[in-house]
Amino acid sequence: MAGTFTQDHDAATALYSIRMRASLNGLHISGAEGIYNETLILNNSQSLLQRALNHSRGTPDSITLTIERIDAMKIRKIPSLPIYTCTVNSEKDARTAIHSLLNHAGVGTKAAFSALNLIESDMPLSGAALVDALTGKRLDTEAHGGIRVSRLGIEDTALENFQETASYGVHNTYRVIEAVMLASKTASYPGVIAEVCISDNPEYTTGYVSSQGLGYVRIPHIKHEGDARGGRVYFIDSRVDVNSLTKYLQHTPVMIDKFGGNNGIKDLSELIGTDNS
Ligand code: PML
Repeated sequence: MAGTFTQDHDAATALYSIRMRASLNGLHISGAEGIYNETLILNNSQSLLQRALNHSRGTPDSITLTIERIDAMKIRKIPSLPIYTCTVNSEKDARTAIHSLLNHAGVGTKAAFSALNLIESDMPLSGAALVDALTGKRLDTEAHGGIRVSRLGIEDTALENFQETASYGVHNTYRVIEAVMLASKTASYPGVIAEVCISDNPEYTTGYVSSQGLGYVRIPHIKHEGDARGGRVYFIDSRVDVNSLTKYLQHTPVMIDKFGGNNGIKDLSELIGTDNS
């Protein structure tokens, strides 16, 4: 989580992963997390609990807060993906953008359609589904809810650099950086070809497609307001060992140490480099 209470990390300070998951009637409502030094555990735990209790998807009947010491030597540092926003004026444009971007990243047409069917099915995806980037076959062996990327944080300077360029409104600033952090961790694993995400928040209609090559491309109008379906799909090269990837996504602690930049609004043709004008 890009928290209110952050810090720079040095080798001598004990670091903790703090994770919040909230649900109602067994259904996931919200989740957020971060990696913080021990002096900030109380403040950050409180702000995570406040988020759980004030979520637009409802008041949870169960909140789990996990605080776990992290071995600083095991933290992997990565830069965030650069952010772009694609010019999109309608849901139809958004579909075209999703398919063109995924195709450009190396995802087959069949796989792209399977992913959108998974996200838009009535079976909620609280985590991410792993899908073969060519065939569209689902590869994760978890229950239907998918894999939850965890144990990630952001250093102060990288967060400040993001905030200096962010113009997403008070409420959405955290949402965007948290999504960028998740997408950056996912894209950093060799053999992850791309990701597509549609928010499961009924009033949030911006999603994204991301990959190491494309960066993090925000797509407005990805769904209509009021639609509570959403989720993430990671497109995987068939040679990737799914167990190793799952272990990396869930358990390897990752810190974003550099912000990749905010590159404003771009036409689809600029993003996929096919502007022949
Ligand atoms: C979510 O947190 O609901 C997923 C949001 C993904 C898009 C965030 C953005 O870039 O606006």
